[in-house]
Amino acid sequence: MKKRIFSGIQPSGDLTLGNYLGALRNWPRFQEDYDVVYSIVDLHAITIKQDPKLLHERTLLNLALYMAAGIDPEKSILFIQSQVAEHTELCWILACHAYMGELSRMTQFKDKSSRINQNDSIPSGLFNYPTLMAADILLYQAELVPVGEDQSQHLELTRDLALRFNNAYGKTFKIPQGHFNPFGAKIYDLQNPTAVMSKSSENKNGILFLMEEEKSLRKKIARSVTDNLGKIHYNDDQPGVKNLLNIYALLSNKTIDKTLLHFQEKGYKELKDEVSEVVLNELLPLQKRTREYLNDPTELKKIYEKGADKARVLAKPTLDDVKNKLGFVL
Ligand code: AQP
Repeated sequence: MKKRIFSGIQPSGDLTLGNYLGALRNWPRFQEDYDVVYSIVDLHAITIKQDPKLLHERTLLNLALYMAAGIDPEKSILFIQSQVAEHTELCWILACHAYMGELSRMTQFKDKSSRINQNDSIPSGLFNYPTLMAADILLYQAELVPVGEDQSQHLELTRDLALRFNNAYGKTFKIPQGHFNPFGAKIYDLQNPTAVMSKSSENKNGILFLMEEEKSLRKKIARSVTDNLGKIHYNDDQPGVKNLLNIYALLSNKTIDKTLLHFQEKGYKELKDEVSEVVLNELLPLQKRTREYLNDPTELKKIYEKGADKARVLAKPTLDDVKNKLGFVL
């Protein structure tokens, strides 16, 4: 039996090079050795206010991007989260077992709620986000979850909830583990290289979007913030340079040592020019493949409908087991 993996990205904004290098690009690798379940987690996206038209478009765009990145709907279960009602049902049940104290300690909640305008209220969905993430993972009895460091606290909570439920009602859930990707790296904002490149950041000048035009990508990389040391080193005193080196290394499949050797005699202008080249070499073909998938909406619909059907087949037995253990009449 292959181990099962679950992961997802929220369509809360246009996907960035950070989402790609930290997650999406690595996902196809798992298809051969694992039983993989990948979702466009639109229920998570509405924890922050969304424009319905944009959310709809982005959900389909992301589906096309997942496939363009190499996720094969025949080898993986690829689906849209809101089409599988079991996620919200299990989320409620887990929310009844999660404690206010542990949820309020989540750093992502603190961070995202602090970004909400002071005159606006904080939606309780933002607070409950980790219980939905726990439901996503536990429904499929996933054993591995590829996550960035930023999500490890949520994964820990998922494990706690699974254990708490198992202890109270008998073994129900597998306890998932994080899969911290050795090929990934945290990608930082090009204008503010100590802040993570995030799709919902206000200032778009430091963010490279996967579907962005060539000219605009080149301009953003050329204007990325470096420093006045003028030397290419890989250290935390030069976060802008370090970030560019990481991007270059990942996209050219070189180690950091080899990358440093490559730029030994070169300056920041050459570094930026070469980063532009590797970014465009990767993104332009990805964009082309994505457009091809988007140009066939009938096929796209067949893919997500079939994906949701396959996801339900796995999710329903877990949810039924949970309901049965809780005493619900089935
Ligand atoms: N800058 C990044 N570098 C590396 N990995 C990243 N990820 C996100 N940004 C970077 C990884 O992408 C996956 C999906 O993330 P998500 O959409 O579920 O939410 P997120 O982590 O909160 O990503 P964003 O882009 O910052 O979204 P918003 O702005 O909506 O909050 C995860 O595996 C994450 O590690």
